[in-house]
Amino acid sequence: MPQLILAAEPAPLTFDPARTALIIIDMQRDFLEPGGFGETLGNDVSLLQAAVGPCRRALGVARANGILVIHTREGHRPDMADAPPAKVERGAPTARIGCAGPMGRILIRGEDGHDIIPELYPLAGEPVLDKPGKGAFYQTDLELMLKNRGVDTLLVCGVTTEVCVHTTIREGNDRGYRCVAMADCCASYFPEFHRVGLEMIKAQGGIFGWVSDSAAFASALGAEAKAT
Ligand code: TIU
Repeated sequence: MPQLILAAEPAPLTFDPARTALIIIDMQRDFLEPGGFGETLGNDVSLLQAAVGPCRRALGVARANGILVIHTREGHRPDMADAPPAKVERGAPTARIGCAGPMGRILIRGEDGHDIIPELYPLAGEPVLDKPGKGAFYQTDLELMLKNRGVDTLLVCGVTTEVCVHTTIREGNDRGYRCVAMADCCASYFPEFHRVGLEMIKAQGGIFGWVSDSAAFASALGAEAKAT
């Protein structure tokens, strides 16, 4: 496959679809639906809905073009042996990680709330990576998967922009990957953090990545940016 050009800021980016992965970060019920982790922290979870349609479009383009799709989920083992006390004890949520909620135990693997929202549900064969931290590289086999596939470019979608998306892009950038935040496919509980978070990535000539969007991705592949 020839090198294609993705419109992005601060500059267009050449990419080879065979060496590119679309990574969808933590589009879980725990973050997007009432009664989950996000709401226990005092957030208005409806703010994250803005990313769902664009993620569906990007997912449709990636699937139609054979681009590797990787889904991630933040959460912990039912015995919580992998949950740092500093994370569990932090702040004053209405229910802490591991406590029972309307979608099961908060941020615990295997519970309804931990699962990916139905609109973006993984297809059979798409890797789903469970991560205990904010970054998708920390204590996971993501880097091994990417190396096995010869991936050099990561198109990063999901929630939230300034937390798990940022951490993953920073981790990926330091490991030598060309990381692109897909602006409309990301969202935050704090619209200002979303905006500034994207600015931070692309400032200084793209200090730790690029910023693009689902329409540019579709256009680069010659696909219609229509909802799937
Ligand atoms: N709370 C918040 O903004 N985010 C997280 O806790 N995790 C992710 O970003 N996935």
